[in-house]
Amino acid sequence: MADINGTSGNDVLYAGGGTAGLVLVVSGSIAEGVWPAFNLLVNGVVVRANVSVTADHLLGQTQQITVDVPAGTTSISIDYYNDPQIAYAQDRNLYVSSVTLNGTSLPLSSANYTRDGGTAITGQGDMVWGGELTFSGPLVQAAASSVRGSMSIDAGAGLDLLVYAGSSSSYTIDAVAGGYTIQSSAFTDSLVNVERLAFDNVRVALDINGNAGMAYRLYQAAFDRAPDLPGLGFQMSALDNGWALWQIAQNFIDSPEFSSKYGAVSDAQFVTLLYQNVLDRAPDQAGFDFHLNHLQTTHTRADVLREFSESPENQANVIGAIENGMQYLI
Ligand SMILES: [Ca+2]
Ligand SMILES: [Ca+2]
Repeated sequence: MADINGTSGNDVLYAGGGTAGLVLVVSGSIAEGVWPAFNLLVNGVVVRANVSVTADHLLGQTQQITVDVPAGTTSISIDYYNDPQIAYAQDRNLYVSSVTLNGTSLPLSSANYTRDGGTAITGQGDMVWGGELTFSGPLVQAAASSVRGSMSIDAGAGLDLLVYAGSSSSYTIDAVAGGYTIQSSAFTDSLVNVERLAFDNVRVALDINGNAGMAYRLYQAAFDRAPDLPGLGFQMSALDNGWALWQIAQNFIDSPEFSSKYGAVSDAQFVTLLYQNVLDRAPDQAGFDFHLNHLQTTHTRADVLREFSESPENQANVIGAIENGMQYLI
């Protein structure tokens, strides 16, 4: 048995967070040419000193600070120290928008903000005066000791989606014998029978021998380019919902992009262009005759485009680009 098992149907499975360590997302506002700065403390000890926050809050910018923390962590503090509160001309501010520990979000509503001078405010991440924002208690202790280990995940039959927390940039996907590995700073998961992955920013298709691979290869075959991410997601969805590949091929042939690439051509010219665009070579005589005969007897152009797209030669040409997954958007 795997650590997570899917059913024989189409499953949505949750793998959880994969980022080890403490992740702060902050921004600031400058005053008199000086950005806000803070010290980061874990269990009362400075672990990162004099962090200057130059991501401009007014422009919607953020910056991320990541540090490792020990399993025995009980408190985390952001000590904002360069807001002297002398005059409004010096109104620089430090904005804390999220604090995540080992993939667990520490809500700002649970933090204590103690301003210099003693005033305490609970649940405010906007540090508009110098002071200390502290997270502590059971939630911090639980999160600090909750880095999960590696798992094996078998989604079984069906078209299965595995959801990871965070951005795809926090993970490395590799094809291995019989499946894939998903590696983060915290773990390496082993996946079998998983067709699709979802991250916060993008999805990744692993079914290179299934609908995703067919859709990707058809883009490469028809347009001589990699698919755009929403386009790939759209065509994959059509195939998932029962469209045949030749129907997608026909839509591609009817598109302006195809017309501009192929123009109004004879059947013989069409076959020659397919060799050039799909296989990047001149036709061999036997192959040329084979496809031209098809076009003049039993096959539509969409049928022949589909055959080129799924030919072993095109599959071999494309595999390097897709073997570790194909990014797409829905
Ligand atoms: Ca399944
Ligand atoms: Ca599956």
